[in-house]
Amino acid sequence: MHFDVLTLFPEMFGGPLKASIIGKARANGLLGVNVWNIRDFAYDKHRIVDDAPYGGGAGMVLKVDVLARAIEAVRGHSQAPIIYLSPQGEVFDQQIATELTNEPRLVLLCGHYEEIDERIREHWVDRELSIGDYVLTGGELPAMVVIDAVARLLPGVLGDATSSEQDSFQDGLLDYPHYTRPASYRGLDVPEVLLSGHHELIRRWRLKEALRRTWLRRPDLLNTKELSTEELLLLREIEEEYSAERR
Ligand code: 9WO
Repeated sequence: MHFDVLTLFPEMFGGPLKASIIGKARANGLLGVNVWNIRDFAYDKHRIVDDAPYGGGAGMVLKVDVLARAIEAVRGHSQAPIIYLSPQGEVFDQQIATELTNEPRLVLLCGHYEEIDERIREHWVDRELSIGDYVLTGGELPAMVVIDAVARLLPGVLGDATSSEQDSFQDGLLDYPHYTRPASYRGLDVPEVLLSGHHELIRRWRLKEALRRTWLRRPDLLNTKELSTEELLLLREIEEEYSAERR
């Protein structure tokens, strides 16, 4: 899969996309990321990319002609979808990340401090994504978040041991608790069942604890998820534990 990123601050993309798993995926040719400077698509000798807003007011606006030229140059004949990162977008989640893995190419458009001319939104942007309800200085960090979340789902990017199919988020639940040695530290003990070697009991315990966390921290996730009979039973056990506590 290939990402083209359009930004006024290409240097922001240096570290995060070179390190660790994403860096390895790029080195192995599983993932391509090209970062383009919007300023290189300016027309004039001063390389102007923005202008004052019609109607007045604070801030500057990225110019429609410069952005259109940049988008068309970068996209070429590929018809790759253009994604604009902004707080006004649809909220990015694991389902959208999975959906995006079906695209061989994506163009990520980043504004920085300034908004883009609305005509770019209307005629070039295919999808507007927000990574959450807060305002940043630009779309660069959100673009890296999208690349990271999508790239780790691509075949071969994660090793077998850390396969994304094992993510509990993949099935709409928060993760279960994890432990490693020692089994007892200053009187803090690892749950007995995890030391038992009983795979079926361990699977069931993990599912229950994932459900518990989700129920306690993110009950909203349980409203949209299809629950199996086993999951419904475990949830009833959990609810019973807490109502027993209150009695
Ligand atoms: C700057 C500004 C200056 C004067 C008057 C109004 C103004 N609004 C903005 C502004 O919101 N700038 C944004 C910065 C323009 C688009 C790129 N920027 C951005 C993207 N901030 N936060 C995001 C973002 C993207 C995705 N998910 C969360 C946040």
